[in-house]
Amino acid sequence: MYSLFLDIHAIANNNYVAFTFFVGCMAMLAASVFFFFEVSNTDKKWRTSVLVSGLITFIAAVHYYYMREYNLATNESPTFFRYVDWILTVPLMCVEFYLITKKAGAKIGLLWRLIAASVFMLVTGYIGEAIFPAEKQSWVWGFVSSIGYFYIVYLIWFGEVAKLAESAGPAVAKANRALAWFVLVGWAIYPIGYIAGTEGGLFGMKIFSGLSMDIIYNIGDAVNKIGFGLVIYALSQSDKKAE
Ligand SMILES: *C/C=C(C)/C=C/C=C(C)/C=C/C1=C(C)CCCC1(C)C
Repeated sequence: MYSLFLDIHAIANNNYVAFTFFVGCMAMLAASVFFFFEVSNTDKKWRTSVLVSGLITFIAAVHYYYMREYNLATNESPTFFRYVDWILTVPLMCVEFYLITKKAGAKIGLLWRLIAASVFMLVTGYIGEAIFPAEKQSWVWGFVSSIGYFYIVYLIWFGEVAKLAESAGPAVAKANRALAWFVLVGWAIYPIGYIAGTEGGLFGMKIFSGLSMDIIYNIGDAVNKIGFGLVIYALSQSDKKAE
């Protein structure tokens, strides 16, 4: 009851940031229900992948619930909850790449490299955002973080993941190309939020500084977590028809 009152209060006060946490939470919940129910409607070989899609959106829904409350109570960015969410969900997205290429011979070492790169990207990003957000420091950490990001982009576009996906048949190749676009374009939304939200901006330039970091991150999460899951779902359904 108390939190419902907070939502109404926030919306009445044109608090768009809190509103996007609310909508984000509902969208993630709806997507989770959809993915979980569709598991039973999926061929055995794709069940784990669709289940992981549901776990990604469900973990996000729970974090959005807490981020919403934190933001309503303090009017600040829930940086800690945000990064706890990402450190769980981004490695699960790496698991999706491993699962779709496993039948073509993906080794567990590839999964660990993807996970290590994503954890490196997120830990250094957190340091820049929460520990050293001052001018001249945040861009250094953002730059270091981007190394992890570009390594993931490389593996998925040109490296082992791309090669395995091509040899796994047309359905997997097509899905990997769609997911690769999410990683290249959808994930690039996050550095924009980071630049908007950190004091130093980009190399001291205050670009994007009128924008809200949380709204940008929330848009990124909705696009990437739900979109990513839908690509996996489409793969599971198209492969079923082919058999
Ligand atoms: C569901 C959450 C996802 C897909 C989160 C992805 C986050 C990133 C790709 C973050 C990347 C960052 C950089 C590349 C540099 C600046 C710091 C970060 C952590 C915002």
